[in-house]
Amino acid sequence: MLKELTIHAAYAIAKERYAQLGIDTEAVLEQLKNFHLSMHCWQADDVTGFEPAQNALSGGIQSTGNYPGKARNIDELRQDILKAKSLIPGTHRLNLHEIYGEFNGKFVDRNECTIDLFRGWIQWAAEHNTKLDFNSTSFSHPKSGNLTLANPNEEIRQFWIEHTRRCRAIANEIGEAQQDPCCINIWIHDGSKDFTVNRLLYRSLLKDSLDKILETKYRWEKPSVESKLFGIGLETMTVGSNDFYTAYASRNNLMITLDTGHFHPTESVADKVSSMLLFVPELMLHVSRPVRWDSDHVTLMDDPTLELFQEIVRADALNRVHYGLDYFDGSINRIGAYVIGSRAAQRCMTRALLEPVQTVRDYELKDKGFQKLAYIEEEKSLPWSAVYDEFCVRENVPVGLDIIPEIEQYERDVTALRG
Ligand code: RNT
Ligand code: ZN
Repeated sequence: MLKELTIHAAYAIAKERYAQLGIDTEAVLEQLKNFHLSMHCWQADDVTGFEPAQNALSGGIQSTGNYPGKARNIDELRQDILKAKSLIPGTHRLNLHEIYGEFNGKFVDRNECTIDLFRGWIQWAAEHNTKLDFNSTSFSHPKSGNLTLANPNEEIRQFWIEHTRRCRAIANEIGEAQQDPCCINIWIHDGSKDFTVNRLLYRSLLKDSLDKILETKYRWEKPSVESKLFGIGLETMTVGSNDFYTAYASRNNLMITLDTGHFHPTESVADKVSSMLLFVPELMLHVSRPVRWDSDHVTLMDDPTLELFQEIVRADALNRVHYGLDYFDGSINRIGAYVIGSRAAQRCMTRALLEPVQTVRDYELKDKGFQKLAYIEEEKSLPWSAVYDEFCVRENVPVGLDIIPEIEQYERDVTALRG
């Protein structure tokens, strides 16, 4: 266990190093306190949710692995989330899917959902100083099939329109109760496994469905739309592609969700930030880690994630972005997955905030390429981790590897005892 004194001493040196570059580490520590992740509730139970029917996960997504101890009910899930939150510095939001309502064994179909399913969540969130975000759920349902909001079958399409409209109303009530807008993400899996000659039909149907869903204007909810490249079993065409939603969101002044697993492997998601922010009001992130495909591995501090956060800071857009996480790994300790991924996102943000961007910008504008590269290279080995460790100490959470014994203890006492 690192002594607090050692951490403070390392921080003092880091503070001086950064001060020489014109960076105020105290100001960065303040910014980190105001950097709220929206933690996805679905890592705790492999995207199962609490509908009494417990349909198998569908919609082209998959959680693989069978690590023991997944949350089996709402109490276990809440307990796990609180444990994870206790190991992540700062205050963070929780992102719910509609299937995580309090069903209490009662069948409430997707087109019948109301705020009643979420009153308990609102109360729980208030008790734990947590703001909520929300998602409509089009997958894992007998009517999910390959097409929901883009389904030519009018009855099925209306069913999902009704579901999504209701989800917006629920989000609005959550937002009002917490006196802070609740983001609602609209992601549907609609697509085609094989060659299709009806792309225009499906996309016009989706456009029409969204127009209907978004007709109502609410004060306390913020809708966002999430594109995708492909799903499992839906490899050839995705109705809600990146082009579709970029155009739709920009025409309708709507928030857009960038899931880092939803693009071609060599495409830079970071590069999209500055373009999109010129045309849409806000962005929602689904920070994930694709391995060869949209595999939803646990977020790490890798180059694409770091570049994404750097681009947000460079665009001065910290307050125009919502920082959702989206991964579901069933092969490792799930609390550990939350903690690693959340802390990785924070570490990326720490580094992004500590970048001596003003100096580098000046060099670039004066065409001093070598000096620019010298700074960019130097940044990589500056003591940003001492600043993050200091943040952990000040926020009273374990530093570095000290998360391991804490999570192992919780596994012994709690998750390992689940049947
Ligand atoms: C799926 C999307 C979507 C889901 C969640 C569960 O590819 O990323 O965001 O992961 O809604
Ligand atoms: Zn996502």
